[in-house]
Amino acid sequence: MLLEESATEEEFEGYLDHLFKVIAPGKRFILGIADTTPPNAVFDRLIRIGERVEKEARLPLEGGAARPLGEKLIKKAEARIGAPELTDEVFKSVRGDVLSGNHTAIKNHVQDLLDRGLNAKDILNRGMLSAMEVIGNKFKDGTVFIPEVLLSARAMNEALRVLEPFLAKEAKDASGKILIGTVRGDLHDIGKNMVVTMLRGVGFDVVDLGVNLPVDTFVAKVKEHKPDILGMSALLTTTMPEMKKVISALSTHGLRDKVKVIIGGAPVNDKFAKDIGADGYGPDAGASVELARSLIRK
Ligand code: B1M
Repeated sequence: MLLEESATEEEFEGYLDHLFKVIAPGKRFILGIADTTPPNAVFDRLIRIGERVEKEARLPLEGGAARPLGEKLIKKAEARIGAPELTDEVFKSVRGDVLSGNHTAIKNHVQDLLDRGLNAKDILNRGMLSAMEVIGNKFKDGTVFIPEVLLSARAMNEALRVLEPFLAKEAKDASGKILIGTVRGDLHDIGKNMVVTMLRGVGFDVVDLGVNLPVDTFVAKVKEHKPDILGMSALLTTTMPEMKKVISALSTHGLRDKVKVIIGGAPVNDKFAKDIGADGYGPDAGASVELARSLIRK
């Protein structure tokens, strides 16, 4: 970076900007002095590095220079520095926020990770969902209770909003209307919200009907919106049968052949979907996008 032919002035500044962003909010900052500075180095750059370190490297680092970088420069700087390594340590803050249900801190922590170049899907899967899994297991063995799970769920949903624009950066090429909701008796909405996010991300027009929806509401909403696809989510073995009731009611009202039905949620599977006469089952949010695309193409 110290030689003019290895980096232009703009690239040099961009490199420093990105460097400070990537390492913030580091707990330690080690300034190394190399003794192999080439004789034809631009010494002014050495001075400027010193100035930037003076200015930025006050602990804790605050996210570095906010000088907006162009896309091209960020790519170059990233290629030199690389995104932070995906160790469990990287996700510690976000995981801790889900475990403790800290819905305010998690938004900043997620944003920090995004700023440091981490991928939204990794933040979700390796940070947030893995922590939710821990909560689920603790809930099962009776070491945490409903209030704690609720707090964790709220933190998840808040963080999901920050991640939403980054989760589905694919081409917005999908078209079609999808209604989606959680069935009656069931308040679980984190998975459903993720599916909504991903579907919207690729361009579907999605109407989120919410949770705890009676059969009649599903029918009325299908009549009102005339969607291409109706999606239902259930997280409880006790609420799964509601899905079959909705499909039967759609037939009774002459709507079944006008709308495709997809289902999802931890306790349901492909066989259950076939058994109740649904058109498809989405094991996760990503797969649901592909499922919806393929059903709309039919
Ligand atoms: Co509840 N809960 N919960 N809970 N809760 C589970 C589901 C449970 C497995 C916990 C356990 O015992 N280990 C258990 C169900 C057992 C069973 O039925 N066999 C359970 C229970 C028993 C209960 C209560 C009955 C507890 C009680 O009151 N005694 C109660 C019921 C309340 C009700 O709904 N009426 C209850 C309450 C709650 C909270 C309200 C506290 C909270 C929900 C808050 C909220 O969602 N806003 C909650 C939570 C958070 C959980 C756990 C811990 C996490 C669920 C979750 O969000 N997972 C859960 C344990 C666990 O799963 N480890 C548990 C993450 C989410 C991303 O995954 O939803 O599977 P998931 O979604 C995935 C896929 O399934 C798929 O894509 C998503 C993304 O990949 N998907 C679809 C989901 N919907 C889809 C729709 C599609 C396609 C794909 O197309 C339309």
